[in-house]
Amino acid sequence: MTSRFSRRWVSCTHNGCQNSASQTAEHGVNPLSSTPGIDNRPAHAFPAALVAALREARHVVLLSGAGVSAESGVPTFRDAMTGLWSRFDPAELATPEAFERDPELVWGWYEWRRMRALQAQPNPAHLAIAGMSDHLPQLTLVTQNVDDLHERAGSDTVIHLHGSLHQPRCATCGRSHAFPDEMPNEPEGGRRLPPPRCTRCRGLIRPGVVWFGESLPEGAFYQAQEAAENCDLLISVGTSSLVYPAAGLPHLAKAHGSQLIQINPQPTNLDGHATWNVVGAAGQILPALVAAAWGSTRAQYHPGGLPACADDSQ
Ligand code: BJW
Ligand code: ZN
Repeated sequence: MTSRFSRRWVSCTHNGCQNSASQTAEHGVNPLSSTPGIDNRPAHAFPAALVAALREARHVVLLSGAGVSAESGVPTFRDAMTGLWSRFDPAELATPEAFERDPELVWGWYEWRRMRALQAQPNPAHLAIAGMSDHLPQLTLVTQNVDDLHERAGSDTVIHLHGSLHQPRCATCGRSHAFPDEMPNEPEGGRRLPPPRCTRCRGLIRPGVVWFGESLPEGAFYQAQEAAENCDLLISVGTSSLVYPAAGLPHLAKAHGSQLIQINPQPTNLDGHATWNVVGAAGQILPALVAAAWGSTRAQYHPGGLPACADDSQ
């Protein structure tokens, strides 16, 4: 069954309202938005089978990436104009070698990132994800994000594959370090800042994130793998699906019989493997998906109002 839908796009061009969910297309469009300049009515939305897959799922894995926090103002990594890697060199900032070479540069950059994350607020995507757990027998939330916006939206168990900006530790002995309560006040892009010293061994404190070439936290990755192997639906949201081993989780889930929903405004490597590709912003799509599956039980899921037609006749 899965392969029959493997190149299915959730796609709608409102003028004439051709729901092309059963067609193969180069790339789909946002099922909630109308054709720009032609019609402002919200277009109809998701294929019935997609909504049913969510409503009837026993165990959903939701894999989130930087795109989920983008609408909170936290920059992604690889978006062409706005992504961090369009302005900053990951080899100079996000590897253990970079920290060894220039700890002040790296620490200062991450203090700026931490400030941005602290200033941000959860958006409707984070809230909708937190709300999904009200309805599902089991939801495993796995994030590549290093902010705490899922937690602040009310998701109480979050598997962080790439660590956290808020949990620094000693680079020598691993002891955790507590930040002072005050909000950092850093200039755009950061500045050179000496990292604090470990109270136990005087080693340098490093950001608590996973850099390129480093292993993922073993327990976290093990739990994510186990969930992927045992879920019946995996929803991949706001990730370019480029960074491994996290990007392997949807493939693992599919190999174990799960269906895949991908939500992303841009094409990714996962497109050809997903059961459904929903093209659009997470903060629009996820609240509408929750509403389509269960009705909107929390006003904040979809502050802009519900789509006119949350289901179709398929
Ligand atoms: C929206 C949106 C909206 C925008 N709504 N969507 C196999 C093959 C090839 C390479 C490797 C491999 N296995 C391992 C590697 C090496 C490497 C890797 O994968 N490299 C690839 C880049 C090729 N992996 C590793 O090194 C990992 N470690 C490892 O494998 O250990 C074993 C090992 C040890 C020793 C030697 C060899 C192996 C560790 C990876 C750690 C990643 N770290 C980072 C930085 C974290 C710290 C920090 O924050 O600075 O994690 S990199 C960065 O990428 C960050 C992210 O979590 C990660 C994923 O990015 P994400 O979330 O997908 O963001 P983007 O920007 O890429 O995409 C955003 C998406 O959102 C886009 O698609 C937009 O369209 C979309 N979007 N607005 C919805 N409103
Ligand atoms: Zn130490």
